Amino acid sequence: MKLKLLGLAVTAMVLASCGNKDNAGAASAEEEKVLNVYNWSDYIAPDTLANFEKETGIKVTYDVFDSNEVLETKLVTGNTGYDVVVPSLTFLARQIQAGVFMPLDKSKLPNLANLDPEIQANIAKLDKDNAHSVNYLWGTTGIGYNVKKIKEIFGDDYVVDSYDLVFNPENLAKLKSCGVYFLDSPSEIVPPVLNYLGEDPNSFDEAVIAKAEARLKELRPYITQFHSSEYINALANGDACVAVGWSGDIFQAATRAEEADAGVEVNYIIPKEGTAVWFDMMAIPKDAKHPNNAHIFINYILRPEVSAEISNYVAYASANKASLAMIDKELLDNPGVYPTADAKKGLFSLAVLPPEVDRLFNRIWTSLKTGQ
Ligand code: SPD
Repeated sequence: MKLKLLGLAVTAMVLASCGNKDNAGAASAEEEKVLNVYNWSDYIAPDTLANFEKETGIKVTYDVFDSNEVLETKLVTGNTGYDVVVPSLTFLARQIQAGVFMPLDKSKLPNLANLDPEIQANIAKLDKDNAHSVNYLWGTTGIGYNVKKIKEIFGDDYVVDSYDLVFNPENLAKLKSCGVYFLDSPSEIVPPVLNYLGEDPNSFDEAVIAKAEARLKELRPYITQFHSSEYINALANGDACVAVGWSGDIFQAATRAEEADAGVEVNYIIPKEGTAVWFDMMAIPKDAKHPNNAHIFINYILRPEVSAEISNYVAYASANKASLAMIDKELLDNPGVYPTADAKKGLFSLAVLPPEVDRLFNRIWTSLKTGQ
């Protein structure tokens, strides 16, 4: 009899939680219904936050950044006021070492089961046991370009498939007048340049890194803008004809160009020499004021339909295996978003930079941008 009653109680609990799918409403009594999120710009679907707020009653303040360096400066200073932040994995790894994040309470994240175990295992190399972070989306760094402009300048038969277009000064010189954007971050640009030059993209050797610096100095006169988010609109409205940027951003530029219907066509390629692949990770700062709400939010993002909606909108790849059935076929079949097995062979992850290399990268970048 006792067992039967227990059985009924368990059934009632299961039914109650079914209505609520993954316990999204389980806010803690002591926590105010507020959540502060700091994410990359152009990285969420239009309805995601409103839907989350409606379902949970948790009010989200959502701020954006466009570089790991900016986020890291805030995190190491502490007291960011944020409950969820989204660094890239290699930055997260050293932030974990610095004690910036709290370990996740996985009992509050049942939707972790939706993640691709292979990608999880890879991530665990830098975040042991996936203890502090959950993948948001992933992508590659490559070349965005204006299809017509490149044909006008290099001829109809020119095939854009190589970093030669942007890392060879002779080619870049021809593009200056139509607008050249590079990501504004040494950690994004130095490794692909080294790889293009035939060097280890993750070398910590000063003499090797100097080769990238020398090449960037040759390229510098033809780079019209360093920026890590403006290139989306610049490509879309024809102000830039080429950008070294991130996969999804460039596909968003292609969509915006198409919507504007002003004759601009934008495309993205993963250069044949290989390039960087990266994973952006949700994590909770140790001093977060609303850690329970942060877990509710992360678990919400991990729902297959929520993850797919974001991925479909921003055109970045999802590590949420359960969401793949809901990803637009056009996106799944796009080798710029989900690289082919062959292209995957050329992809490299970025290294976790030791402080002295980090300082060297920053010196190179300042001198490149200021010309001193
Ligand atoms: N607009 C969203 C861009 C997200 C880019 N994350 C980049 C990480 C590169 N290491």
